[in-house]
Amino acid sequence: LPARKLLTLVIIHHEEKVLLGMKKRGFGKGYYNGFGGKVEKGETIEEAAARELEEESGVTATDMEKRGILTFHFDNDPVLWEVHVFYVTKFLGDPYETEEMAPSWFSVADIPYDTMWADDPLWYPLLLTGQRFKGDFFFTNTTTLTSHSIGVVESV
Ligand code: 6U4
Ligand code: NA
Ligand code: NA
Repeated sequence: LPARKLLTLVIIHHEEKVLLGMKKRGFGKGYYNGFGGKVEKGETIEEAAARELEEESGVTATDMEKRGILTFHFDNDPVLWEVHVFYVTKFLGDPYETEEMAPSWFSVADIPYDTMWADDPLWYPLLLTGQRFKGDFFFTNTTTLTSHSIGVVESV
């Protein structure tokens, strides 16, 4: 089996708005993204998702629900990226800017897909309408999406 890197991604959906962060450094710099990062040794995927959300936005989720698994295949990296997507509607604290992310709220109709990963418009609509999903996305040159498959599933 190919090696996989486990990552988390948390999307907060509150009062008809979605919280996204402009990534200021590292992978995906210059894109709006949910909050997340690598799962570390000794923590569960859920623990990593909660920790990364707090580190990158300052808020604590109180109703995190796993809703999707996205697998990314890069032509320039033999390691698959398995991103576990979590949906949050309740949280404590106010988002603030961190070294990694500058947060903003967007109406669902104004999600800035032009400044996001190319796969995002393919699955955010599923996430925001209560569905569970699994997808595979194939990228060349890190950012060009060349093919994909995505399906709604019963459980993730
Ligand atoms: P450092 O900078 O070492 O703290 P870390 O925060 O652990 O890194 P990072 O930010 O590089 O990890 O993780 C990448 C983030 O980008 C994860 O939240 C998953 C997310 N991500 C990766 N590919 C994505 C994609 N195609 N669409 C998307 N989010 C993606 O919406
Ligand atoms: Na991160
Ligand atoms: Na991080």
